[in-house]
Amino acid sequence: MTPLQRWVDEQAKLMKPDRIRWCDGSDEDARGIIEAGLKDEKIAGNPVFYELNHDIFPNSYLHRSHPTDVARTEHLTFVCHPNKELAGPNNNWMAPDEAKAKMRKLSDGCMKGRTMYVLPYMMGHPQSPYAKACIQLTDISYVAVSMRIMTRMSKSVIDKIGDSDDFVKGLHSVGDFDPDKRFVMHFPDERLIWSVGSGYGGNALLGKKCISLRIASCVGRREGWLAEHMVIVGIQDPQGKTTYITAALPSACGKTNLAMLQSALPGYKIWTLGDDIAWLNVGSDGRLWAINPEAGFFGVAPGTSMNTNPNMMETLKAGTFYPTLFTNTALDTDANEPWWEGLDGAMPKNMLDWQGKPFDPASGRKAAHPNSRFTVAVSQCPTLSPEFDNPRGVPISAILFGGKRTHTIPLVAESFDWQNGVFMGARMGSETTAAAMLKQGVLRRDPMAMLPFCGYNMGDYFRHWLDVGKKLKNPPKIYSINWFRTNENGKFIWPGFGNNIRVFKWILDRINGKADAKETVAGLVPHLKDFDISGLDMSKEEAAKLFEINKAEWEREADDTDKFFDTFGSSMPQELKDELKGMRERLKK
Ligand code: OXD
Ligand code: MN
Repeated sequence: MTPLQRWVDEQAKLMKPDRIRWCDGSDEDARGIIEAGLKDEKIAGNPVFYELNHDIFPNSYLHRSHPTDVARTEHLTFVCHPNKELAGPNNNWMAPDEAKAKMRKLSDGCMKGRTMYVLPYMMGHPQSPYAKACIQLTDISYVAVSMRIMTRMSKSVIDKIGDSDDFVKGLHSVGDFDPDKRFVMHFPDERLIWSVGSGYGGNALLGKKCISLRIASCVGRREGWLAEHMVIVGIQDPQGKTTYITAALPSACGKTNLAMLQSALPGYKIWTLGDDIAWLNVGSDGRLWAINPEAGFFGVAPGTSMNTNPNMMETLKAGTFYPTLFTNTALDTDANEPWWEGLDGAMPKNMLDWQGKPFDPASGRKAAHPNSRFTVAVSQCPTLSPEFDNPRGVPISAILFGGKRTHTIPLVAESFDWQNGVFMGARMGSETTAAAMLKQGVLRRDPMAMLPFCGYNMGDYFRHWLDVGKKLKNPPKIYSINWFRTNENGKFIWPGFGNNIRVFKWILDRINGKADAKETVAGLVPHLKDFDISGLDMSKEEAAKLFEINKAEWEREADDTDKFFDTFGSSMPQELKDELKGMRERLKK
């Protein structure tokens, strides 16, 4: 028996499934799993999958989650380091022994009457030295099919693991969906995740947030690289040169739209490499290189349309060997198509809401859940970069940190240097969205968009960022971005979406030494003469508002940052406290 077989055996003894199904990532295998989800498995009385109109959305299925299970549950997510200080104030912590005892109790017999799926997959290109061989056990077809879309799942991973114990272990059961018995536990020292009680994306697709961010951030700290919540794109300019950048934005702030932006300026084109996660390493050339460990998109459906993201609409309809899943969208019952708020065209006449109940538009409720999602393979994306499958990744020339801020933060600002850029990322904040079970619209500090995903103390994480910078001979420039500033009438000033290329254009001009900039407390901002608003219905005065610095707001920003930094106590690097002092001094000028 190999260590892998022994481990699966031990878990089966605890969880007591009726059947064990070793998956191999093949089309045939996936078809069988979908079949089980259409016929045998149920959630709250509904089948796990419902077949949609394959003429419009080929090979696509609707999944309705348990009504209490619609977003990541950060309050039930724990990082179980040997001591609390390692987890830091940014994580919930439980001692590993206590956490395991709790999970063992919840897992005892949890798969009775169900199938245990054994999923072998790689995070990252198998030939990348950073790639991780992983095994996830799960008891729901939805997760098995989703993981096949989101990762590189294949039988060859089992051969690769062979007789070794070198694989990341994921235990997952939906249990009885009881929110009081729902936990997502991480054991970084053992590279183990144990998740019970939820079938929702970030809680259940363990390759994503749990492995590629929380566990990988701990591994990266030890090995000298970074696991980040970032988009990776190439920007091709009118001369045909492609420059690669990454961008960190909190959940549900338009990362997927940014990853496949359709340029509003002629001559520019975006090449997609990833919409959620980037692993960044220092190359032998002293540059920062990025790979996307995932192979699929798990994007927010509401707001996705031909207008906001035509490339995603094409991706969803491409229909290949991989199925496409829609989770908690509404259903247009006449066309048998998924529907969500913000989709093109008129609202269908006859619909079921995300829970499968007849929808009454007069009710004032939304038909699709605000955090309803699609799961689709990157290979279906028309803008997929030819470099996506390059195990080395792509060299990064700029890192962007953004958030949803209706006030204070300019459309774009460049940091003075790497250290100042790390400070920019560390003081990042965003108004909360529906991706997590939190009160919405409240400003929360979310450094590098990693607050829910950094697997260790964030003070140490900031130190790690500063250390990585010291190893870079040719560091990327760092920017803060904010598409969400509003005017005195509460309306967004910036049109966003395809017009965000204008911000990229200025960034490329800065990288290529073609544009000057103005020093402000927020960083280096564009001179209006260098910022292309041609063809936009926007006056120079309005454009100026995008870059306006309000002193009182920035004083509040400094005080709030100060308070936030204090929460990390002595682990907060002195260099970033000095940056804050520098910011206050600039404010006095
Ligand atoms: C996601 C998230 O699902 O950030 O990507 O919540
Ligand atoms: Mn995300």
